[in-house]
Amino acid sequence: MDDSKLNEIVESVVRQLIAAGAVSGIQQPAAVVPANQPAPAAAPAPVAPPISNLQPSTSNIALTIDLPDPTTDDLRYKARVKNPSDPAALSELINSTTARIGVGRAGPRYNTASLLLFQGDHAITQDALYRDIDQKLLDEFGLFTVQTNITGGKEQFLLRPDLGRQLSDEAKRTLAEKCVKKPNIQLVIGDGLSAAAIEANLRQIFPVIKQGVQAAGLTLGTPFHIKYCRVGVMNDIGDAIQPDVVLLLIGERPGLGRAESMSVYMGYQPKSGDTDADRDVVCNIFENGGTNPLEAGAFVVQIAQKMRQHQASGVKLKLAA
Ligand code: B12
Repeated sequence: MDDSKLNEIVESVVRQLIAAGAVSGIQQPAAVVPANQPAPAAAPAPVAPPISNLQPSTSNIALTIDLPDPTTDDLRYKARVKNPSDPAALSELINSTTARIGVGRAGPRYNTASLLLFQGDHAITQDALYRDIDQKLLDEFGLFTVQTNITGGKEQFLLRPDLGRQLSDEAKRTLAEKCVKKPNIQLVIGDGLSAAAIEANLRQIFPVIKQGVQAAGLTLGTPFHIKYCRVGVMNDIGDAIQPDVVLLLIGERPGLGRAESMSVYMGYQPKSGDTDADRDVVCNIFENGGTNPLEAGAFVVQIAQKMRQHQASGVKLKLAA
C-alpha cells in the first residue's frame, strides 16, 4: 500500500476518534488545513493533521488518546461476546475463572479490548521482570543485599541462568562476615523473575516464618537478599553458611498480568552438586486465589521441621517420610 493511501486511512481513523471525543490535545498549526480548502472563517471543525504531523518528535503536535485502563477487574472480566444466547450463564462462567473467556472476536481476530488487555498485561509482566525489589521493603526487614555472578544487569540475568546460580566472590565474603553460621533455618529472599512477587508477599510471610521458627525452638540465621537470584544459588548458600535448611523466597516467572506469585524453594543442607531433585517447593503464593502467604509461612516451617527430622529433602524426603 502506498503512503498516500495509508495517510488517508490514518487520517480518517483520527477524524472518527475526534468525532467520538476519544482524542484530545491536538494543536493544529494553520498549515495542516489542506491547501485546496479555504481557511475556515470561525470555529473550524477539527481536521486531522497529516500523518507526519502526528509524530511529536518532528512537530509540535501532541496526540493524546484517552482510553480506560483495560487491566482493571471491571474491564478485564467484562463479557464481550456479541448477542450471547444466555448472558447470565456467560457472566457466571467468566466469574468462575481468571482465564480469558467470553472475550468475543472481530471476525477471526481479537477485538481491540482484548488486544489492549494483552498489551497491558505484557507491560505488567515486563515491569515485574525488569524492576528491582523496592529498597524500602528490604530496609524494613533489615535485609542486606549480595549479588550473584551477574554483572550485565537484567538482560544478562535472563540470558545466563547459570551465573544467577553462583554467588559472587564478594557475596561470599559478605556472607562470611555478616551471617550467623550453622543456624537451623536460613531464610533468603531472591528477586528471581518477579520483584512484584516479593513486594506482594514479604510483609505477610516473613513474620509468620520468623515466629514459626522461634515457636519450634529452632534458630534462624541472618536473613539477606540476593539480587539476580536463581533457585540453584541455594547450593552456594549452603556451602557458605552451612544451615540445616535453606528457605529461599523467590519471584516466580510471571504469567500474563499476574506477577505477584512467589515460591519458597527449600533444601536440607544444600551443597555444590545438588539438583532440583534435592529440593522442595511451595508455589503459587499470593493472596486472593493462590496459596495464602500466611498459610504458606506456617506450611514451610512444618516442611523444614520434617526435613530436619528425616535429614533429607526433595525425592529423598518423599522416600523417607
Ligand atoms: C519454569 C518451570 C519449569 C521449567 C524449569 C526450567 C528452567 N530452567 O527455568 C521446567 C519445564 C524444566 C520445569 C520442570 C518441572 N517442573 Co516446573 N515449573 C516451572 C514454572 C512455570 C516457573 C518456575 C519459576 O518461576 N521458578 C523461579 C525461577 C527464578 O527459578 P529458576 O532458578 O529460574 O529455575 C528453577 C526452578 O524453576 C526449578 N523448578 C522448576 N520446576 C520445579 C519443580 C520442583 C518440584 C522443584 C524442586 C524445582 C523446580 O527449576 C529451575 C532450575 O533449577 C513453575 C510454575 C510456578 N508457579 O512456579 C513450575 C512448577 C514449579 N514446576 C512444577 C513441577 C511439578 C515440575 C516437574 C516436577 C514436572 C515433571 N513432572 O517433570 C519438573 C521438575 C523440574 C526440575 N527442575 O527437576 C510444579 C511444582 C509443584 C510442586 N509444588 O511440587 C510447578 C509449580 C508447576 C505446577 N503448578 O504444577 N518446570
